[in-house]
Amino acid sequence: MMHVRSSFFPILVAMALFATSCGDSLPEPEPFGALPTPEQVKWQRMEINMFCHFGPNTFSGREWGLGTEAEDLFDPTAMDCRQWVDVAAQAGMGGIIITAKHHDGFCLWPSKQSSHTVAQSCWQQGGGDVLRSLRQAIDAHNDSAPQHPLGMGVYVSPWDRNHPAYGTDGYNAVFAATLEEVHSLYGPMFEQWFDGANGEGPNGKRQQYDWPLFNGTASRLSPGCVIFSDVGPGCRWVGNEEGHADATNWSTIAVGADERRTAQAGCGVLGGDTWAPAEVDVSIRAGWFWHQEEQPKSLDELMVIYFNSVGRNGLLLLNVPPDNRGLIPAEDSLRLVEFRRERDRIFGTDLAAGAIVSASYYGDGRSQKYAPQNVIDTSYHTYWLPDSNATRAMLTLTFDSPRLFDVICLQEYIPLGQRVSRFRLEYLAPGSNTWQPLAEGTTIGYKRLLRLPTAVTASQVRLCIDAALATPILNRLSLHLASVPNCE
Ligand code: FUL
Repeated sequence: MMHVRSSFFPILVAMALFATSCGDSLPEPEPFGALPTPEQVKWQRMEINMFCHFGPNTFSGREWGLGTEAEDLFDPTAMDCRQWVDVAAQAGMGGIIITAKHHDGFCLWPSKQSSHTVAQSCWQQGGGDVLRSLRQAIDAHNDSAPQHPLGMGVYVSPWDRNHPAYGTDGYNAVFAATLEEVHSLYGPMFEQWFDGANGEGPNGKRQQYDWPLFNGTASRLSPGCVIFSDVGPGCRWVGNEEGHADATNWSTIAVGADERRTAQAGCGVLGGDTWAPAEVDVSIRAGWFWHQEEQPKSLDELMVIYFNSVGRNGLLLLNVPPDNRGLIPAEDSLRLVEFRRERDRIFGTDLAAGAIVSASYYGDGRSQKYAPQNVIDTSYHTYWLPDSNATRAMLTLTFDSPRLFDVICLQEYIPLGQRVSRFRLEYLAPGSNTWQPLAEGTTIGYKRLLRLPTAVTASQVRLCIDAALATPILNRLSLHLASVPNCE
């Protein structure tokens, strides 16, 4: 045990207090550009959510119902939303978004705004309510597992092939009242999903949607709720339904720009004025609704989707459709468990742990607050801040023993904005002093995963940020091994 001579002790205490107070008084970095709300940061950190397409199409085999289906068609024999919730929780998802009303207009709750709802069906003698059952199942889960709560979100299609008012001046108010019911009876919702499809209603006319009214209604009743549409305002469509974002993916878009629907979808806009990150919606099966003959995607396909969505600064909204019993089929739930296990296998071990991390940093010598070591801790809110306003920076990891890896994870601290626009990764093989390229990229954002074609063994790894819109701020760099070693 080390003994400190008593006369030195007050001096050491004073020095420690001085260092701490200097550290505390270091100014926080200035945020840059368009910023996420706290709810958008929370949403992005959910990473994977479950989409549930459920309704008359589950029973008819269609993808787009006509709106003329008899209400009795909707008749799940064993619906149990607790099972959906268990599947989502075990799969490591952050929330569930249910199609409360798809384009056919059928409402999964007894809406007063429509005569085409569960109340007019024979299901549970007209007394059933899917939204109520889901809300209760989510609340019960959240009471028993408060450390891993699930959010509830809702898809309500503005396009309505059944409602007699669709295509008339009165419909926008009907739709706003519909949203009002959903949010006030079953909210708060973490996300409101507005489908971009806008076809003809029963009178053969299209509707001019009143987006400010719709968005305002959802936000008023579920404050902070992230609103999805082709162009936000809370998050944007990624532009495809195959499960990938672009490798360059800004979380900002330019509202008001021409052609914004298509041009900005996959990649966003560098320096855009609105924070509207990409949501990657894709189905675990070929269709959005359950169809007897379809099978879930393979584990490999799901992993590619994961790397190309969450790993490209997107949120993955994975559709898992309940079947005509009202249950998620066993094949799908088993596949989701495999998917979770595989992610845990890869990302459960950080091979950068224990590294010595060196770089210039703000407060060097006075405080550890912004030290580079912060990129290898698991706290979300600690980060490395380089020691100047430069938009180039370099950080080096040195290991006590060589590390074998083939996946690199980078994260920017997005509460302060998205900054990095070009970076490279390099490594030193044990015994070598020639840096070799590992990977390179453009944007990082909330999360960027890079998968190497083959695993490498390194004694050092360095990240070179070659261009950024403002001083780069990173909160994570981790290394992982995805490939299974060949045991010959
Ligand atoms: C599309 C819809 O037309 C599909 O039916 C599905 O709901 C998908 C998520 O969005 O625009």
